[in-house]
Amino acid sequence: MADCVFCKIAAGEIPSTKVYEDETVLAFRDLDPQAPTHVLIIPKAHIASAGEITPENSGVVAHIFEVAAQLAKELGLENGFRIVNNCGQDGMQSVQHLHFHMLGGKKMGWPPFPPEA
Ligand code: DGP
Repeated sequence: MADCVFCKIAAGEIPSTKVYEDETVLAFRDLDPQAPTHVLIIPKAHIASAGEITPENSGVVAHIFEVAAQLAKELGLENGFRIVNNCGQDGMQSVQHLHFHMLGGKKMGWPPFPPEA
């Protein structure tokens, strides 16, 4: 998809630090890490958000979670990790190409959002 930064990363048109790649999925390090390990796992095919997952395209989502389990072992996250998906405006999604943040290497907080002011 034209003008989609993650489509360009998937196509190799924008460089990234890849940690995993196969025919349908790519994982690479986040530009602005929020944890000692912070990778993004994306489908190579353009899906705009989690709100656009359908019976026709959901197979890649299951595969992404298989990749995450494999990456956890390879990246030393045996102690645990968090997978985050931001969807839409309220979810603070900034890149309109489905992606899962995989964060680890430290103890996380909960709840993950700031308390109401
Ligand atoms: P989200 O807010 O959930 O849409 O997260 C988008 C993430 O993508 C954010 O953590 C920063 C990251 N990001 C944006 N542009 C690039 C890029 O060009 N390269 C890499 N590696 N990460 C990017």
